[in-house]
Amino acid sequence: MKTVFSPLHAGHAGTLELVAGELAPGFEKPSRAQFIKARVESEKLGPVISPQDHDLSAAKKVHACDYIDFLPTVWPQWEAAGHTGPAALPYVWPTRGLRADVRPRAIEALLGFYSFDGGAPFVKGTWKAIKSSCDVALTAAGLVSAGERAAFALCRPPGHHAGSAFMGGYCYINNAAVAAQWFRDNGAARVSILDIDYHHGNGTQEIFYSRADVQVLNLHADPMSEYPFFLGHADEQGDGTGEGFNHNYPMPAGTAWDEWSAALDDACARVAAYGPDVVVVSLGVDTFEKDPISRFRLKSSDYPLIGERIARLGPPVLFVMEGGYAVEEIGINAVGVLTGFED
Ligand code: Q9C
Ligand code: ZN
Repeated sequence: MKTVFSPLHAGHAGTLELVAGELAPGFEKPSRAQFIKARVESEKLGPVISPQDHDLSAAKKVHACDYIDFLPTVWPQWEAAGHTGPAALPYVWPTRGLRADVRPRAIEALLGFYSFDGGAPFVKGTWKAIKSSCDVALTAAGLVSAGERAAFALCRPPGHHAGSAFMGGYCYINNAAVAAQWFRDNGAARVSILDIDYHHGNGTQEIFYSRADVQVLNLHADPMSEYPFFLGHADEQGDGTGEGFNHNYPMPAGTAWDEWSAALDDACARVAAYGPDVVVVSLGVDTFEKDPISRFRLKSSDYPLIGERIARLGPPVLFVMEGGYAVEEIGINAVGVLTGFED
């Protein structure tokens, strides 16, 4: 299958994230994409192509216009405010009992207004990387729409924690959600998003929660004790017209292939029952046993089996890269899913 990749991701580098009381170097770093691309090439998965430039109208179909328009202004505003530190990050958020209906003017406050955590830093090259990542997803969606059985959007930064008007968890634009909406607007009646990243895709769930035309399935660590904490429970099944079209599979720390694959089988049965025209896979490989920020126990030999299972669904598939922080093995695991799909 073809891979879509942009070198512009590399400008999103040298970030910091606020985690457990300290500012730490970002786990979401350029080498992630470089290791994946190297593995795509060494495994001869197929051609690696550049994305086409898209305007922001596709992103604005799932995100608020004011949110998307804010993103390219962050770094210039941050610099104009006189900040000289390595990365722009929020430190204050509207919460229960405070007002979230008044949009503040100060950049420090706008960052909190449009985020849910201190995990989506900005540096000089961040906006271009965000935009290129969205272009990668849309270009790969175009390949699938044009008749390819599957395509790999090697997105960086990832997207599934980004909601209609918030960033967080290394995510800014929800690449998988933008692609799913693009499929809807280009001939697909129903789209399934299967999110297999270790963390719950809170942004994706929020975006499609009231809709029946995009089914969302999430396999992830139980939010009672794992990030992003405030969404992803099994009783969240959709709202209104969307009721019955959101499915969560929270699993405990230590989950290994047997239990994880049982959840995958259940999710796949629900996809088959839904009968989508296309499946978007939010492909995170932070379920890996050696992932530095995660607590599942999948092994490298498990990833091809995931691809094989997804191939048996039948519809064409767009794979969209999400998380995975064991950099040495990230290519083996991500490309393992893709070769498993093709074999
Ligand atoms: N000790 C994705 O996988 N918390 N985002 C990090 C580190 C944030 C993960 C905690 C995790 C965000 C796309
Ligand atoms: Zn993750």
